[in-house]
Amino acid sequence: MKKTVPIAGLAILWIGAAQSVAGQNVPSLKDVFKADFLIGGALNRNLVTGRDPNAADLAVRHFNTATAENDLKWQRIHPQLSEYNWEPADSFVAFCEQNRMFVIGHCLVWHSQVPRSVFRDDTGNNLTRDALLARMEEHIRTVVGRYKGRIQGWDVVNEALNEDGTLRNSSWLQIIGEGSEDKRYDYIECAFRWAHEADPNAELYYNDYGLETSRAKCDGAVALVKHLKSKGLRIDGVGIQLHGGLTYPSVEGLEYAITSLAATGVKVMITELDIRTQTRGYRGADVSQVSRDSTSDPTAVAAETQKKLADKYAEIFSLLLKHKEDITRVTFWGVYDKTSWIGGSPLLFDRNCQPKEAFFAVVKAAQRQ
Ligand code: 9MR
Repeated sequence: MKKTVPIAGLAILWIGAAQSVAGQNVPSLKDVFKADFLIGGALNRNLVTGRDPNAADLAVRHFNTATAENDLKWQRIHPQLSEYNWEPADSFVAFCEQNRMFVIGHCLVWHSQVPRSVFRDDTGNNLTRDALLARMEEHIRTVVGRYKGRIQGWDVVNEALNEDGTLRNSSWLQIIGEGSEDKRYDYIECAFRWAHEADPNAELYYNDYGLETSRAKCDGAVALVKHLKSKGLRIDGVGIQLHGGLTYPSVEGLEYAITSLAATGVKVMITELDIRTQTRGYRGADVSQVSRDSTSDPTAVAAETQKKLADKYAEIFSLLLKHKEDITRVTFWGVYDKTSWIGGSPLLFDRNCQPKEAFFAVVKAAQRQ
């Protein structure tokens, strides 16, 4: 039996929830950028299962698209050859649907967060090319197939490039590419082909970090898109992750990435936006080189840091708005600072879910256009 809740009661509940966080009368980001691009965030398991209601309130109020931060990664959803763990991803998709968000699946093929056993046979030896392709096909058809019509965009291949634009020497490349120049794109081609077959209506993306800081890497992504298109494969967009810092990326670097990717005819998306407040240490997006403890930053809340953070966000959003014809989505990698993978103060909402100076700077950038 369906329980009915009076509409007025719901409205009061909703306003109450919105007022418990988010600085109340502040504008909703998805409304502010309504005419420009979708606005979203990476959602973690606590948020989608009701264990972090404040984060959920923020997400519902500000986002019209969401990405699963971890629960669709191979290791989480397919931990053993014959075992799938659907529950957390189901919760993510249900949460997005309830809140009418454009749902992003992250990610199908990645060198990281994939069990080593995927690449080995029973005796511990590397699989053959055909055997690994068969495993990849089964994974993609099963995961994409389960959410057919419900996950609207997929990061099909994640982080396949080196800084110099060549292909990363991952187990995917080593085994399926067989060291042959002619076969180097094969695993990527197959991933896009099978994802499309499993859900012909889903958008398909290539996603990577550092495209805005390394022209060579960005050129590698452009070459990859052109190659897939030359094979007649569907690729809708490229995700510039944009894990930035207080002093990077430069406007020139980001603009080069946006314009050169858009010139290939794909949509450009900012898929994992955050601004690291730490000024020292590792800068990349490789999580194996980052620990939350070593990146916690005692000066993150200092007014000077927050001002720099606001300025960098304003600069980035002004540029994104300039290129809004090519940019379809901007997704933050987390919801508020406590949920960030990186420590410090990298997002628009602080550890108490309150909007920071950077939030208002982003809103102002939209009003200025
Ligand atoms: O934010 C994610 C963190 O919680 C995970 O431990 C980590 C490893 O799975 O991945 C983080 O997200 C990464 C994303 O999936 C791909 N680009 C880089 C992101 C930050 O490391």
